Amino acid sequence: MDMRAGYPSISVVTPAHNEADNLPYVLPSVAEVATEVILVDGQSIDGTVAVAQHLLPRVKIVQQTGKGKGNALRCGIAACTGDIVVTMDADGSTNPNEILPFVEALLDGADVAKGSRFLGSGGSADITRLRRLGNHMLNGLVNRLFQTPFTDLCYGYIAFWRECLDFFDVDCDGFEVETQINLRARKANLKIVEVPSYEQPRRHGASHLRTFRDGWRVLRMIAHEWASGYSTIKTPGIHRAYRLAAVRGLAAAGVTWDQGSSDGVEQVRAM
Ligand SMILES: Nc1nc2c(ncn2[C@@H]2O[C@H](COP(=O)(O)OP(=O)(O)O)[C@@H](O)[C@H]2O)c(=O)[nH]1
Ligand SMILES: [Mg+2]
Repeated sequence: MDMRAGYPSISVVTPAHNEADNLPYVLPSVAEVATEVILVDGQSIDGTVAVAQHLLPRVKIVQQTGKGKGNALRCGIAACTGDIVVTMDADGSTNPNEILPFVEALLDGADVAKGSRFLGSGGSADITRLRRLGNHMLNGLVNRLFQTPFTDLCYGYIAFWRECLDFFDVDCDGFEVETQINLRARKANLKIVEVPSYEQPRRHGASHLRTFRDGWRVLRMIAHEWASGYSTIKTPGIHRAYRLAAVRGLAAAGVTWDQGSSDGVEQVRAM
C-alpha cells in the first residue's frame, strides 16, 4: 500500500455479531491498509469485542444503537473520520487484500466503488443457489427501474469517499443496507463503478441472513427508493469537484459554490 503523504486515509467499518472466531482472518490484514478500523458490535456474547481489542489494540469499538446490519453500518459510518469509508464483513468472507483495488477505483474518479461477485475475476464460494437467484432477480429489477448496469446488488463490500454522505443517508436497519447505499448513490448521480470481488466462505458460524425475510426487505427498499424520487442535483461532476476540493484542502483556501448559473449547472470553484 502506498502510504505517501497525501494518500487518502481509509476507514474500514466492519459489523460483527458473534464473529470472535472469524476476526483473526480479518483484523490483522485489514490493519495493514486501514488508517482506522471500526468494529460495530451487535451485542455479541462470544467475546467478539475482547478478541478484536486483543488482535488490534487500536480498533475503535462502536456499540450499535438498534438491531440489524443496517443499523450497525449506520452507527459505524457515523464514527468514521477517514477520507474513504470501506464496509466489509467480519466473517472472513470478504478479502482485506481487495481493499486496494477499491481505493484505486476511487482514486481513478469513482465516487462509489461497489464489489461484485459476478463480474470478471469475481466469484463466491459462500452464496447459496437460492440467494444467488434472488440477488440476480432483484438486481435485474433495479437495473430496469434505475437504469443501472449493476451485476451484484446485495454485497457488503463497498467503498466510497466519505464526502458522499453529504448526498445520501444510511438509515435502514437490516440486510437491505447495501441496496439502500447503491440506490441512493445512483439517485444522487454519484459515479458508481463495480470492482470484481471474490467472496470466500464464512470461516466459522452461520449466516445471519434469512433469505425470504431479507429478500422481501430488499424488495421493499427498492420500491421505497423508486417512489421517493431522485436528487435535484443533476450534474455528476459536482460531486467529484466537491470531493476533490475537500481532499486537496481547497475548502480551507476558500471554495465557493456557484449555484444556479445560466445553464442551470452547478459548479464548484476555488477562489
Ligand atoms: N453488528 C451487527 N453485525 C451484524 C448483524 N447482522 C449481521 N451482522 C454482520 O454482518 C456481516 C454479514 O453477515 P452474514 O451473517 O455473514 O450475512 P451474509 O454474508 O449475507 O451471509 C457479518 O460480519 C455479521 O456479523 C447485526 O445485527 N449487528
Ligand atoms: Mg457472510
